[in-house]
Amino acid sequence: MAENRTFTMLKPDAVEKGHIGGILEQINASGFRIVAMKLTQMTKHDAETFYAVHNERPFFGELVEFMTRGPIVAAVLEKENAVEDFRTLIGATNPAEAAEGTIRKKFATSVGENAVHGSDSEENAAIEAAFHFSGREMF
Ligand code: DAT
Ligand code: MG
Repeated sequence: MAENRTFTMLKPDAVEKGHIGGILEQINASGFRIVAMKLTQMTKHDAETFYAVHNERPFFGELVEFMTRGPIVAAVLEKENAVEDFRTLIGATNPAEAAEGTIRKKFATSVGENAVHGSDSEENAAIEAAFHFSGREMF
């Protein structure tokens, strides 16, 4: 499996609770190389655009409200099989169903406030990375 890139956000709940260091440590220990990273806050328009695929879902308003309530850490990660391996590392969307030792099991609060985002495909990873970073900000 070739090296590829995934996109992640440490969500407002994780930042509020002081989990940036703990989560980055686990990402680092799992072999991901950070190729871009910043602390930023999404606007309502940003969140509505980023999560547009979910705009018909009943939780969409709640999701946008949550994702804009404070700063996030946005990052691009590189590793062999990065997209799939990062989804495994974060665990199921609902932390109650996430495997033991996964980031969401350890750091998430609820299905809505689940600490981290991970891209679901290489194609979406590239779109999501470009949403937050210019080419000059990725190394
Ligand atoms: P994931 O983040 O695991 O890719 P997703 O793409 O299905 O999950 O949903 C995006 C985000 O929307 C998810 O991280 C949290 C929120 N969400 C999903 N399902 C939800 C639900 N049933 N209730 C509240 N928020 C939900
Ligand atoms: Mg998703």
